[in-house]
Amino acid sequence: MSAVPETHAYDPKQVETSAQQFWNASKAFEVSETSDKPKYYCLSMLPYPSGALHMGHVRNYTISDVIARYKRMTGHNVLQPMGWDAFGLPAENAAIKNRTAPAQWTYANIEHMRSQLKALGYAIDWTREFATCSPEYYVHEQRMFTRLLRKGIAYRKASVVNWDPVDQTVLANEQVIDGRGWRSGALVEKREIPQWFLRITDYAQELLDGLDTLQGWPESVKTMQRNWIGRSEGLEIQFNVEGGHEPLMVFTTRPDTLMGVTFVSIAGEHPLALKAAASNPELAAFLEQLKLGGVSEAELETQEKRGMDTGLKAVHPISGESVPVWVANFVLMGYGTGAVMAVPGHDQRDFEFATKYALPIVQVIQLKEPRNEAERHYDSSQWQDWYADKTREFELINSAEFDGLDFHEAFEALAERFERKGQGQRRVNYRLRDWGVSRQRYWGCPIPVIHCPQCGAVPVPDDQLPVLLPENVTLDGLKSPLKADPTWRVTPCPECGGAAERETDTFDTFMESSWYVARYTSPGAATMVDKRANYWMPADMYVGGIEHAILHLMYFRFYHKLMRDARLVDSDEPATNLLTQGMVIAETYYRLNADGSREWINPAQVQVQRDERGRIVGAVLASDGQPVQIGGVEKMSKSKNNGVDPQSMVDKFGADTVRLFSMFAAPPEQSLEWNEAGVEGMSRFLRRLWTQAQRHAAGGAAPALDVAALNTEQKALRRKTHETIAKVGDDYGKRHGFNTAIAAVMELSNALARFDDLSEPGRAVRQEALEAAVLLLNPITPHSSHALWQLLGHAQTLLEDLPFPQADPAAMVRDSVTLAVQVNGKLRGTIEVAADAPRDLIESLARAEPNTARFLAGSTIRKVILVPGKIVNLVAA
Ligand code: ANZ
Ligand code: ZN
Repeated sequence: MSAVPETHAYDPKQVETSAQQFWNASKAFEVSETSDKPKYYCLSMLPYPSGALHMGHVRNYTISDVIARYKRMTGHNVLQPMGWDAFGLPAENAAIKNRTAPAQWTYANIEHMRSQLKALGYAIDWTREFATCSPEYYVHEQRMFTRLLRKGIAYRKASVVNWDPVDQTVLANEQVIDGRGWRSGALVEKREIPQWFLRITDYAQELLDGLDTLQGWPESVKTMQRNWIGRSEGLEIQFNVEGGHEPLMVFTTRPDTLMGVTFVSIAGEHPLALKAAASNPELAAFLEQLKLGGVSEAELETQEKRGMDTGLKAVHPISGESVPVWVANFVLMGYGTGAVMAVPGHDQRDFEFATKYALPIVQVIQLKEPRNEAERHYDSSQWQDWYADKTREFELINSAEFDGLDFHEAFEALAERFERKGQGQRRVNYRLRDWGVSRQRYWGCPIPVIHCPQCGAVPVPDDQLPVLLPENVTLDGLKSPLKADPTWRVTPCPECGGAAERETDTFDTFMESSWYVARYTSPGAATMVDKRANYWMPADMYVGGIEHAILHLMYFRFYHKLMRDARLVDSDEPATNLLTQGMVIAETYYRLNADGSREWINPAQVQVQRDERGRIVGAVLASDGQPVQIGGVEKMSKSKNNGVDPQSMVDKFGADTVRLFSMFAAPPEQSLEWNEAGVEGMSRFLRRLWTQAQRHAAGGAAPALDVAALNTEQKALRRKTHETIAKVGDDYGKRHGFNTAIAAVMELSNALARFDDLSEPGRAVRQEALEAAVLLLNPITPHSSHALWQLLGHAQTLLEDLPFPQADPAAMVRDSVTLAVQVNGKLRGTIEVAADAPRDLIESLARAEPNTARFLAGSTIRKVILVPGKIVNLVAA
């Protein structure tokens, strides 16, 4: 009698703890550079330690983890690190609210979130972890900054900020709500203060060209970056100003419209505007007004067009006519020259402006080949439509000697003429602005500069770095503790020894997230990075949110080039592949308050009724049984109260189920709708697989597989196994099609459920199928795979170090095929034939198929059409 092995049900908690203990004890995911395998650096955007993981984190890190584990199973030396983007405004707000120092709050959050990440079982090399708020991290950023300052890449200039006149403080853009300070409610003003910048514009062309080398980045991200860099080619043209003033330079991308200029617009901060305002109180008052309102670009774009005549006259450089100079609120001082040649006949903004202030509008461009009568005539209500059409050709009119030229001819003719006369030149402008890196906040990396009345801004010498941020502080919400604390601020000048003061601004937190990718490669290095960086860099995969497509990813690429130019890294780009995961969305529920506003109710408190297709048709609040309104599916957010706490899901179903659902419910780039019914389905699947393995294992060790001894059914299961292996390998490796990979393993499990062959060869093919399922799922559900592998009779081992299953082509050969039998194109039955069956045999089997035979009774077959491997169609009459 054989002993029946003790069976136990799938217990996620036990399985997960045991696998994690094994990984920790064996330091399974600690990696070094001494490997003969190719390296693979799998990077995720590092989390802000806000307090608890949200589903977006879980999805992000699960995607990276699946890729990392898969890469290791396919023979790579894989680095997957993790850290904390630990500086930032929320810590200051929390500190004011909870009366704790930002440092304390941040460190406590990191502790908690780290334990949450660990519970999810990510294959992270935790020895490389850091928080960007630690001096061991930011000292390198400070040292780098002093180098950049000496090289002239970092510089200081006055720049506009949002100023809250009541709180007497600078506000971040997100603290300005409808033009008012978030705390005081006061109308926000623009104010100029000295700030630090990095000359990213020096790298504009390289950042643009580099995009062409990033084949592994989504087109959409590259397009956003191209637009953000905003390269435009144009002319700078000189307009003299009557009355002995300095000439005005304008930047235009449309010199072909020069003869249509009827006025010149300048920015409110333009020197000529300030000069004119000195003797014009009305204009001075208008310039003051322009300073009101936020500084965000969105705000500037949507503002109503406003302006005022300066009274000055500019001289048209070709016609010599005099045109008025206006101040216009949509002209930016920071772009081009801060002055625009206004062509209201062909530019939308100039057109609106001229219409509002009754300035002349002149047509100087016409369609070369009008398609109808209407297009022959310039009509201020129509031209915008056809003018915007980039596929049409235009020619100059009302432009004296330039009449008849097209855009390129006019551009060249004018460029040549102005360059010859010294009245202008070709110019390339970028929309990209230098990166303002200073913030007037406390919880950030101190900017390592000392202001000396004698020596100016002096970089802090290396031997005085890091400039430590005091962590034991109280915040009143108004003044940064750095600005408030004279003992921190006052310090001797490193150059002359005289009394001086530290810079009290701190860095933009995008600084820390611009180089963390490199620091992970060189833990403990005394410099920013050491030569290990060139082993790991560039990252082979970078996974994160699309919301970082522009700023973070631009700074990240820029900073890498700064490190390259400082000879810290060899590569030009920090990451060769980018995967931007979609949002996590969920159903929303609410009740109407008496005032008509909505009270959002968390899905965890709601019980839903579904129709037979699984759609939600009704919902009640669990606590009172009364109905709640269904608000539709939205991005998980605090404001809609539809977040699902990953921790509660892990507690309830286990990490593997949460991981499996995150990967199954949608491909990584698409939005993922969280729904608990789906999560339950995943849990059932894992349980079933467990039971299948257990029943199989209960029969004792499976015999060795003897391929030659298999019957048709056994061969069919084996074929299914290898087809699954081939599909999953392809899905993981080429497409990031994790959802379809999971579906394929589910199908294999279904095939196993139908396969009840307990013979020796039957048990051998079942063993092979179960082992394949376990290994194929391992990147996604590593804990249960770890346990199942042992259940299938193996010693405890690190599955990542086993080779990923390889499909055996011989097992996939079908020796029989199923053909559809049609009569006159209609399906009447199927036949099973040998893959190499001759045509006449197929034909006679088809005729003999019982149902087909019934339809053929009494008719003659005129023709047989055979689609090999698929269809045999009998054409009968
Ligand atoms: C005349 C003109 C005629 C223009 C026309 C456009 C269309 P991009 O492509 O973004 O470089 N411009 C120049 N400097 C500006 C500033 N500081 N603030 C606001 N607008 C400014 O745009 C270049 C065009 O934007 C320039 O070409 C200029 O208007 C305007 F039918 O000159 B154009
Ligand atoms: Zn000095």
